[in-house]
Amino acid sequence: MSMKKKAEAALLAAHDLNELEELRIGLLGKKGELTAILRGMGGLSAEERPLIGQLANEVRAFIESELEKQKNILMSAARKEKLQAETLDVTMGGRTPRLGKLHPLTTVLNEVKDIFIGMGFSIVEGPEVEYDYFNFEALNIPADHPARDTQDTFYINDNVVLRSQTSSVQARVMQNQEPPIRVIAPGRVYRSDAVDATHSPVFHQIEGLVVDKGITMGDLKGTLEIFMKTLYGEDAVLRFRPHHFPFTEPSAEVDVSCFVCGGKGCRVCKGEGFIELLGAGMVHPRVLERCGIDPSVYSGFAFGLGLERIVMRRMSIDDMRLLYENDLRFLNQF
Ligand code: 2NL
Repeated sequence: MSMKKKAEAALLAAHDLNELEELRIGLLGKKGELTAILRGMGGLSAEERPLIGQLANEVRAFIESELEKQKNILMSAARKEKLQAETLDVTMGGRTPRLGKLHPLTTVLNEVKDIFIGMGFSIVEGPEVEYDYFNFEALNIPADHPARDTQDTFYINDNVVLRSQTSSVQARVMQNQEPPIRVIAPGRVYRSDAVDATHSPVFHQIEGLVVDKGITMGDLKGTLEIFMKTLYGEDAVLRFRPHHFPFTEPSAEVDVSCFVCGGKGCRVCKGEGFIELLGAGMVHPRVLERCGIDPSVYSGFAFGLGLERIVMRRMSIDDMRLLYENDLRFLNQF
């Protein structure tokens, strides 16, 4: 039957579901060929009508089943194509995320913090923009002291500075906390220095403070000895030299035996056998007083050291600027 053949050929030639739908409308729709035949049945004789009707139904059933078949073929082809286009190779290597690491200043600071935490100290922090009262006045640094000159300290206004030492944090602790006090105050400090291999206007300090009844120079020496032996090894030896700081009395500069030659003298210690480590002393009674602590009841010791210097020595870095440039070729070595 020619209509069946024609329909079959057209359906087989359909490329996609849209074309198939257009064909369905053309073949079975209200304006389609089959509908026209059924409409024309009124003009037929009573004998012809059931025959033609049956024939038309047969053709409709055939077209419908062919449509369904073709629809299934096209749908599975479309799915196959989609799966192929979206292939995921689960065996393909991924992109390795680049791992970060701690900056050498952070690594060494963490080590120092751990040593003091082990001795019962707490870590304290405070503002980098500080009243000159806490930075200087409370610490017995007189108005005419060179450190208070605008040549050396960054002033925000007459009363506010960028802190030049983290002692300001410890002065705040003394004002707010009853002894016993055992704290470490690490942090960024500011001095009006030109940049070179050993100077930066921004660097890091670690200060320590202990205040209690009966604290002596012996406690200072013992504490620093444990600190230094943990950092540089059991064989390291401390040397105290008399010094002067306005906030401690007596004061000392503390050296550690050279970790390269062990004290014999070499290039690293410039023949000295010792390397300067930190400044320290017994907290000046006037400082205790200004911070609200009675010096006839309590005594204390304090010390301060530069973090950069420790890191540079430990890691044999000869130029401080390398620590601030964030050059990964440099930082990845540590
Ligand atoms: C150095 C010397 C030092 C202190 C810092 C201090 C803090 C308070 C009271 C008394 Cl609250 N002293 N700090 C004491 C001695 C030395 O630093 O050469 N720093 C880089």
